[in-house]
Amino acid sequence: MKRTPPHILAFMALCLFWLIPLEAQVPDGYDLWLGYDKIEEGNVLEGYRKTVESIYFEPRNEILTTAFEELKNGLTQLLDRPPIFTSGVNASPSMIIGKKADLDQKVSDAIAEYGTIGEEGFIIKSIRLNGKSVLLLTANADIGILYGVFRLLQRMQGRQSLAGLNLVDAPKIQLRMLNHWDNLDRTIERGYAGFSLWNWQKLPEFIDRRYIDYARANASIGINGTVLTNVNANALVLTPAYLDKVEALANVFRPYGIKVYLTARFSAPMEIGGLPTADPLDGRVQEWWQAKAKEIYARIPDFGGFLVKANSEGQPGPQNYGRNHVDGANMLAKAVAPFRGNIIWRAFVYSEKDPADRAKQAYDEFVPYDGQFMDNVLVQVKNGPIDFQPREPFHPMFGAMPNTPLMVEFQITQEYLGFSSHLVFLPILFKEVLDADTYRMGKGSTVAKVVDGSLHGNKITGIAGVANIGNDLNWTGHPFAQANWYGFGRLAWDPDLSAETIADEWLRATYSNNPDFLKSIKEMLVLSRQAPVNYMDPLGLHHLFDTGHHYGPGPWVSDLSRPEWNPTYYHKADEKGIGFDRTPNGSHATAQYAGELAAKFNDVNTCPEEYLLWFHHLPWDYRLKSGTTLWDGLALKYQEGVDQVQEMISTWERARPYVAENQFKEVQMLMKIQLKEAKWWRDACLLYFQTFSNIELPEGVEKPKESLEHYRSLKFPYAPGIRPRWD
Ligand code: GCW
Repeated sequence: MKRTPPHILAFMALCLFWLIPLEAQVPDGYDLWLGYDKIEEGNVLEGYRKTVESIYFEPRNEILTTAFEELKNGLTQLLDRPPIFTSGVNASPSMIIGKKADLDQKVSDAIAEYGTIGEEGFIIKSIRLNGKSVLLLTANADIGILYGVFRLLQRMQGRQSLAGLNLVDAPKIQLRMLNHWDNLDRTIERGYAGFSLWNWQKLPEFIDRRYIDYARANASIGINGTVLTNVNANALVLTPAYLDKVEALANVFRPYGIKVYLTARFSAPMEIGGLPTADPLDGRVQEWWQAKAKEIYARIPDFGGFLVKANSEGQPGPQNYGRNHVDGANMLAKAVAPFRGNIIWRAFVYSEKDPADRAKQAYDEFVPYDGQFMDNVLVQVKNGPIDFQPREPFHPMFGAMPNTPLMVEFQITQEYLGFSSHLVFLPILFKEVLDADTYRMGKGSTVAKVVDGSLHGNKITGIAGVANIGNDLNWTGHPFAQANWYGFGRLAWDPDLSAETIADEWLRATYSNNPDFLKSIKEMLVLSRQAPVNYMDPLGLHHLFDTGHHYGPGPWVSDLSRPEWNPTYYHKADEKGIGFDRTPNGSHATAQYAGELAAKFNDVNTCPEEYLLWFHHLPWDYRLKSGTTLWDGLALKYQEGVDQVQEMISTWERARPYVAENQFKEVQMLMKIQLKEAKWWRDACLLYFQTFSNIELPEGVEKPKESLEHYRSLKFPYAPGIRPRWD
């Protein structure tokens, strides 16, 4: 028999190879929450097909074209056939899409709510037209249409009915921003999902597909601003060579309604401008920034403005010249004001020269300046007074500066929450903060109301999240960390949404609509917020992290040059007890809160136990509400955290039938790391604190496998996300 020649065999093998990938394609997470899986045959599919059978939608410009393409692609995938677009309203479409100004008056007259949705909101509503029911998606401006299209698709992904729909929605906060701590060499400070998306070397010519998909993802959740560069800023990004690249990115993001911002290094006039000073009151410096702003706006007419970290952790700022935050911020604000740009000035400050409790310093430094910033300045405040700890009380600046727009800054990247190995559903943390009552204008003066401007009637409002995005295939390293990006965007749009709603939306869009899956995994997400608090920093403890990398425990660290960089500064454990006394007997940081709250925090009996050791230094035999001693209670909390991770692992088992095998395994492997590290936290912290309490571990707490010396000897010089200048 004649043998098949080798080149034919090779060709056949190649053909097979081409065919197989289609069959074996596995979800890799790249689609994020925008994977529009085909809807199963049945009533739901039929209903949707009928509602959007024929669509009238004329994409007259860039943003509308984006919306048109999204709609076409989304519907084609969901309904397994392309939609039919009609040429006019007279063709009797089943759906009409268009902003008010583009619609036939007969159609727009059917809508009473245009006045309530502003520039970015949208309306999706069933109306009667010529005796027929029609679904209308309308808005005042193009961007509202894009947001409406994404919402429509999301509802279909979640299998929600479109019948009789009347959805009127608009964002409650104006600037909804991601802050990238991305360096020009593509490393990311506190980044755990690979390197920066921005390929500066190949820009401006090469437009990575990722830039477009990044913009899509953000637009789908309403994010409308991105700060491309690290707050520990490099002045080079303001030079023409880099501005060319920034301009290219701005051009990609514009059709998605996303504005670009940059971080401004305060000393840039010296570093790239050749001036002998960066003093904000020096005329040459002012002119330099004004010219720089003009140069940027000539390239990027809708440039958002600058984000500035000044006089914080070694960054230059106005204080280097004996000036203050107002001088610095207003000087920059004046430069961007003619172009309607904004300055976002960070309040994350604490000084090595100030012996005051670090938790008090930002408030002390900023509150006296209330009302002195120009109208286009926003002050950006971290959610808590220390630094993105697993749990902090809300920052006392919220509500305390009625005449200054305050943005809240959340950290989506998990610097202090297990990097991208631990599953932590952050919308619950974000909600705790947003829902916290400042009592500044009486009961109900929540942080959300400060941030959305409703408490003090601010004209400009904003919210920022430090991005957890990198060039990992699935963008965020941990597949569930995508939920934190998603959740941040949804809360930026509407801080009143519940974490449960967000979990439900995200799980449906990302994994499955199966009710059993949704029920168990939602429970798991709730647990996932409390678990790391328990196994890292229970009962109000904070900043027990090892130096520099913040990966793993280092409660023993006490030799760093600045006192407040040492974990021992925060827990103050000794033979008698543990905790930071912030009552009038201690640092009196409680005085920065409204009277009702200060009183509650000061009294050990009314202070919520989750903040107990944040506000009080207590003896080891102090009795907790449960009746156990502080030592036993602390140890049991650490154990509870470990047990909760164990429970999450069992719950994830139940997800197996509903997700692809690779998706299942990916999360399972990561959870094993999380469990190992939860035990490490428990054992290292308890062994260390035991050297002070000198008490045995209570029953129910597992005995550590290693010695304290072992845990103290662990070093991680190559942990990701470290700031190069730190040890
Ligand atoms: O959380 C700390 C981080 C620093 C960061 C700083 C800040 C960008 O450890 O890496 O610097 O906060 O927010 O400025």
